[in-house]
Formats: sequence, structure tokens, C-alpha cells
Amino acid sequence: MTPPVVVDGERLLWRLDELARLTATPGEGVTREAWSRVDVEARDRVAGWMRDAGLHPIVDPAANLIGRSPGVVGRWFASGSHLDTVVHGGHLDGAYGVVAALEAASALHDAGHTMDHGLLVAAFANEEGARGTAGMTGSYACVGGVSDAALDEVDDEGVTVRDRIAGAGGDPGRIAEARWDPADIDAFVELHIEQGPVLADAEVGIGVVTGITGRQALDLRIAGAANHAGTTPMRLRRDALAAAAEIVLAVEAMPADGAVRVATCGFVDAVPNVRNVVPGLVHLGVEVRDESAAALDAAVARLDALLTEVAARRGVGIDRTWGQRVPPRDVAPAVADGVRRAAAVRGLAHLDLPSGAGHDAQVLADALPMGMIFVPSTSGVSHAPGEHTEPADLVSGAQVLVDTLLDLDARLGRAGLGVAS
Ligand code: HGY
Ligand code: MN
Ligand code: MN
Repeated sequence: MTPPVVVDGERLLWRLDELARLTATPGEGVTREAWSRVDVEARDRVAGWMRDAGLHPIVDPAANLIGRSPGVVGRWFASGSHLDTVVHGGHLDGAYGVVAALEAASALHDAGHTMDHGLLVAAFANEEGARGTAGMTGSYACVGGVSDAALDEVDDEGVTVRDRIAGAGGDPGRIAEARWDPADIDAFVELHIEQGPVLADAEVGIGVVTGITGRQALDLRIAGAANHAGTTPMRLRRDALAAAAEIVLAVEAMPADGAVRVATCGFVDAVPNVRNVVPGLVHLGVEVRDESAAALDAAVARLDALLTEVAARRGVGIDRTWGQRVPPRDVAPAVADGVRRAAAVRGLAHLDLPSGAGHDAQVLADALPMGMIFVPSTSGVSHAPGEHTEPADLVSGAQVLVDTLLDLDARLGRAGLGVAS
């Protein structure tokens, strides 16, 4: 009889602790910006664990780490997430999904269980958008979605994405070869912490994700006039920071009337940033998120009108660069059903919910049936050092991941799920 496939909770938690040590800001959360030394170190560490789990790891031309089970001639399931983090982020956003996918491979390997499907474990590069770049670089490469213009993007430190990828062991000139053939892969299942309060408030351990929110980024350059803060009369000022402040508050107010679900100005840089100078120049980073593409379109029009009005009234110039649009995506119902069955078999309470955060899975949804599993985030904290999930929930989530893959494998055999809408 085939032994049951059971994840090793201690190994999972130990690997997460090991990765948490790989940070550029010890003691101040995890800072593992994409393509940095610690990010590549984490990738190398995971590659070693992939070998231990019987996978064959490679770094693809997009600098993704891809580990495949050997000897597979048929179709595949893929699972994984990202190892990069925001600055002063937590130790679970991304890393958990990679380590849990690896744990699924390790558990299958330990049990000597061979699925009809091969297992591909992925650690995607630059999910978060390091140093001001567009995010999801690695997963976009897997669907053939990284253009030359995207490779030519220059980050906050003046380095192109192309050079960053090359410096991290990728080969940007061959990025087209990172594309996965959707005909080979039946489903992508990503396990992630919720990063919000819904599961913790409901005291439910497993979230069945129904869809993933979309996001529109916007970069503003607000040009006023620097001048003496003591002598320049208020009526003659063109204060770029005061204009930015007005924009920040207007953006914050957008969700109040239902325009979008959330809206944030998370980046501000004022020049010269000196107390006794009227600010002459501000860079402002804006993003809006919603589950509806139409709502994002309407938000773009509304922001455009707002910026035109503020610029005219305050006598400042506002250059706008519409940045990355990651579209909202629904999950494949067949994958969500697999997650529900897997949770039920283990006697774990589960809840349907949308994802408020963006994920590599929504990019892959353009080519593959995709689903996601969430575990609770204590107090809903994420993208901050206080990110935490109870160890028992982390272990249960990994078990549900491998059980979901086994469930889909048993149901599908070699028949596909069909591409998600
Ligand atoms: O910001 C996001 O939602 C994602 O974690 N990059
Ligand atoms: Mn994140
Ligand atoms: Mn993430």
C-alpha cells in the first residue's frame, strides 16, 4: 500500500526560519529585494532543498528558480510563489508558498508516491517590484509577457531590469525561453498567507481564494517652484508638496464612494526636502486596487481629471506615468473545488474569500487554470515585520496544498482542467 503523503511540519517551519535569516536588515523584518545578494542566497538555499526532495532545479533566463520532478513524460502541476520581499517586510509573504510547494515535493518523495502529474516548484523573481520596478517579472516571463520595454525599465538606483536579471544569474536575451507551455501544465496552485484579517477574524484555518484583485500603478512628478520659506508670500507659492498632500487625501477618499476597493500613495520623495525651502519637486507613487477591471478604468479617468484640476489651480506641473496594470483574475473553479475537498477531508474549516493582494498566480491565470489557498495572518498584518501565522496553520496549509494536488491528480489523470477564463 502506498504510504499516506504527510507533510513534515518541523522541516517546513525550520526551512522558513532558515530563509528568514537571509535578510539585509537583521532585526528589522525581512528585506530581501529581488536580485539582491540575499535574494540569490535564498534561491540557492531553496535549490539545495529541491535536490533533497528529488527535484531537478534550474535558474531560468528570467532568474526564476524552477525545480521539476525527473522522468516525467506527461503533464504537470505547478506550485510556488516568490522569495523576494518588500523592504522591512515579513518572513512569510512569498517564502511560505515556495517552502510549502517544496514540502509537497518532499512529502511525495518521502512517501515514494508518484502522481500521474509531474510537480514543478517555482520561486518567481521580483514579485514585489524591487526598487520601484514593475512587479511579477518572473511570472510574466513564464507566460511570455516580458517585453523589451519592461527589460529596459530603470530602477530607483539607475539600473535596468535587464542588468538586474543578468546579475542574478538569468539571461535576459533569452527571456522568451522562460515561457511555460500551457499545454503541458494542468494547474498552478499557490499557497500564501492571507495578508488581511478575514480568516483570523473568522477563526478559520483555510481560505479558498475565489479571485485576485487587480492593481493599477501611477507615478507622478509634481513640479512646483523651490523658493525661500520665509520670504515667499503664500499667494506666490507653487508648493509641490502641498499639491501632493492634496492628491494623497483625494486618493485616500476614492474608496469611500465605492470608486475602487482600496487606494494608496505609498511612496513620496520631496526635493530639496529642507525645512526652510518651499518644496519644488515631489515624486509620488500611487496605486488603486479593485476586483473589477472596469472600476480600474474608471479610476484612471477620475485620477486624470483630479490631477488636471490640482495642477491648474495650484500652478504646478504634474507629469503622470501610468505604470503596471495587473488585471483582476478569477480562479479556476475546478481548482477551488479541489482545495475545498482537501480541507474537508482533513476536517479543516474553510472559507471562500477574494485576495486583496496581488500574486504570481493571477499572472499565470492568463495561460493556466489557477487556484490559491490562504492561511490566516495574525491581526491581518503583512508587508511589515509583524507578519505572523500560527505554526499549526502553516503546517495545515501545506498539507492542504499537497492534498489538493493529489485530489486533482486522482480526478484528472491525464485529462486537463481547461484554461481558466
Ligand atoms: O503588493 C502586492 O499585492 C504583492 O504582494 N506584490
Ligand atoms: Mn507582498
Ligand atoms: Mn506575496
